[in-house]
Amino acid sequence: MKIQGKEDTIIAIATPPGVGAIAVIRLSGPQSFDAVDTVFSGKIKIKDAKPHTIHYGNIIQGVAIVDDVLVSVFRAPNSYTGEDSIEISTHGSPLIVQKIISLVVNSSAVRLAEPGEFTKRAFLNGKMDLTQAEAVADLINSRTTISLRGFRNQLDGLLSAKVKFLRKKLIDISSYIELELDFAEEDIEFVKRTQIFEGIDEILSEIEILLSSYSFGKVIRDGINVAIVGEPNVGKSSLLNYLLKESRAIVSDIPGTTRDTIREEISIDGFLFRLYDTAGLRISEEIIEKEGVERSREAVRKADLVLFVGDTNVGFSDAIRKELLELNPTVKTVTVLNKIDLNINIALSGDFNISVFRGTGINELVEGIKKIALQEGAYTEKTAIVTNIRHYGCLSKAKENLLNAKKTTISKLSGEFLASDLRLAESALAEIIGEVTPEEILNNIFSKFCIGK
Ligand SMILES: Nc1nc2c(ncn2[C@@H]2O[C@H](COP(=O)(O)OP(=O)(O)OP(=O)(O)O)[C@@H](O)[C@H]2O)c(=O)[nH]1
Ligand SMILES: [Mg+2]
Repeated sequence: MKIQGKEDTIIAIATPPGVGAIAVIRLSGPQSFDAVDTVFSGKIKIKDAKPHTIHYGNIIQGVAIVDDVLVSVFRAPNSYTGEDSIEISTHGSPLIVQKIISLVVNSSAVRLAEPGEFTKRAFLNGKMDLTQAEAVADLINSRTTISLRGFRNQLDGLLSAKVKFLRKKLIDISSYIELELDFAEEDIEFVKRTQIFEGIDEILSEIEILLSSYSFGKVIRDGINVAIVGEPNVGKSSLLNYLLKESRAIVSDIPGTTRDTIREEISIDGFLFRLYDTAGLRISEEIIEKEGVERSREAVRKADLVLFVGDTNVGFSDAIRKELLELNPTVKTVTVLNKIDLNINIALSGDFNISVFRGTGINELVEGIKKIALQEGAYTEKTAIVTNIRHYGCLSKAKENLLNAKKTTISKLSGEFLASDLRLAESALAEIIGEVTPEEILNNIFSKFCIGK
């Protein structure tokens, strides 16, 4: 943890670049107040201002007024970064903002902030842990209400709390082992190995739950990839158009109309669905069709959900079923029987029976897709959800080390090995919340933020 007062003072625009009603310039660091005083003329000096007050005045260059502004004052440690901070609200002109920033930089020891540097300072000053800092960036970039909720959940510390709890449990177990090691000659067993085992198993099962939440976490972060596949002419593109409520893909009664993969996004109840209309899976020798089929396969490989569309003429071929299984063995697949308006082959049935022409059965289909996306409500707003691949990686590492710890115990290796496995598991958990996270990883995380955050 860095000591307050040793940091540079930084400045950046906090609002989006471009024209707006208001723009906000942010400063943080020990020189913030003095720096603003060099360019600000108001009733009082900013350095004499009480914390959490707002001051009206002018930013001046010599005798010229650059803009009239509001200056908000935050004193350490009660600010976003934990340092002395200032927010200057100006008229929303990029020219004014540029002018003020360069005036401050030129007249004081303030420098331009790097991407994510404000949040990095908040993290380093203990205002938030690493999962929360990461949630800030994700929250800002959220595009659906579900992801907003998911990252809010992370920012509120649900994941951190869970990880801290597991880490504490682990430390408790480790401390018994370490104690035993201190009394090694006396061959004392402070706790029974079965008890240690139970403790490890409890932690393991909680880690398992967190790991399995990642499939939903991915939905929160990236949305759901839905591949629409099936034989030619069954109405795949018609279904896409219907869901999009626009005539996006060409529809015709000529088999093989769609040759390329068409990707479009829709939001259903706050969930982001990325729909891929495909050329259909079939064997072809024609060069463009072949490429089209290859792209369809690719769509299936990365799909979270496959809508296997058939119609009342062709049904659902075993060849395609088999191919889907080969391409993506774990993907959820639902069969959608289209053209039920034709009333032929009424013995045929899919998981959903629809007619794009008449709009029948589509609501049920959409509800069904939504249910699959929600994973039957397995996660609530109060559940810690892993949304981040880095967290997933650390949890996997912790799991692996705990499994090793169990093996070590079974094979009756010395307590030192067990202690070392437990320590590794513990530091993997600590890495999630940023307690032992290498500088390199931190830099990587914060470099993905925008400037001014
Ligand atoms: N009767 C009936 N015809 C439909 C329905 N949905 C689509 N069609 C017709 O089926 C034909 C094929 O529709 P498309 O949407 O192009 O089918 P596709 O699966 O995308 O076909 P390809 O791109 O060639 O693989 C068109 O003539 C559509 O008008 C339906 O619900 N009922
Ligand atoms: Mg098509």
